[in-house]
Amino acid sequence: MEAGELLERFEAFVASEGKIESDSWMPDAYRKTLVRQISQHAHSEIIGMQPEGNWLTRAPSLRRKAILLAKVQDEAGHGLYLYAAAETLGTSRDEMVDALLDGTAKYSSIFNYPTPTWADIGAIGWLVDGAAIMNQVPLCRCSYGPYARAMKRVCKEESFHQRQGFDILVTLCRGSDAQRAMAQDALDRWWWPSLMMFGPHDGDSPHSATSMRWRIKRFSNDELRQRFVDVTVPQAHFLGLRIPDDELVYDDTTGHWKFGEPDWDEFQRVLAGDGPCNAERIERRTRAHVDGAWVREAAEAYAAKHVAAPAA
Ligand code: BYC
Repeated sequence: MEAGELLERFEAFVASEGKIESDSWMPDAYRKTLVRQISQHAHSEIIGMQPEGNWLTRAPSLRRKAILLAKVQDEAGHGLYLYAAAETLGTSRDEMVDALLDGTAKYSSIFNYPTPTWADIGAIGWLVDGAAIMNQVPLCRCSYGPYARAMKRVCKEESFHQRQGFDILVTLCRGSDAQRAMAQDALDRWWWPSLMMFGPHDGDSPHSATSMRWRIKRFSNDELRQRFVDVTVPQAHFLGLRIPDDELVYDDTTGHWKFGEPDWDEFQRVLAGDGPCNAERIERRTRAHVDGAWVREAAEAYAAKHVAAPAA
């Protein structure tokens, strides 16, 4: 079959909600986009363990510590499902990890911000996992089967994470003046970076149009950002916190909250590696990778001895 005809059939198939599997024919650009997005997503989960891991030894109670430990372990699991989904496209785990460590692959900008207080753990769960759910629930219907299936479990776990974050903030906001101030300070620092998680405006997003046509993305970056604001503002009001945006106003005619502009220069700086914690995150990840070499070597030695090679 001619390449043009294959592409036409592929486009019609995804447009009719067909699922592409690893052995299906797909255009090179579709494969490339998926490897890029899924591996970046996996890296975000793995790097995302660091800001929260920072509080594992200092959680305010045994119960909070057990919950946080479970959440951080969940993020590691998400990274593994996602690396496995990307591997079905013919890329290797080593290639993906190398790209993360040498700075050629991106991970979510949000994980380059510090977590100086316990309220930051609440804010990450509430806002960062909240934004992640908004972005990732539609990915459960992604046209690439292995990614869509991985996302179903990820999203169930993210909902639990969002609730545990909100619960931390409910407790702080019902506490002392100092605790409420700590919660407000965390919201002030995490609000704008959370809005940046959805990516650039639609007009500045080079990948969106094709990814939407191929049913990888279902909604544009701006559509998802608006949904997130609409859902989150009433939650902030419930907590008695103020969203740090003087332009935030409810628009009766559209039923949506209008909001101000994130600092896109800051977003570009963080993407370019110059955020508050970029260097620290990669340095720590590199150290963990080097320190873990013996585990990979032991697993390979075990597999060589005990796991039968597939029949030729
Ligand atoms: N940060 O054309 P665009 C989590 C990049 S993990 C960094 O709109 P696309 C969690 C983009 O990659 C959260 N880079 O791209 C974990 C592209 O760069 P390249 C992560 C960003 O792909 C632990 C360029 O900008 N979630 O939830 O159509 C604890 C142009 O953008 C960002 C995912 O990865 C950003 N914020 O749309 C708690 C979800 N935004 O590759 C929680 C899956 C944009 O051309 N990913 N860029 O160099 C997606 O849905 C999409 O990839 C994005 C971007 C919406 C992020």
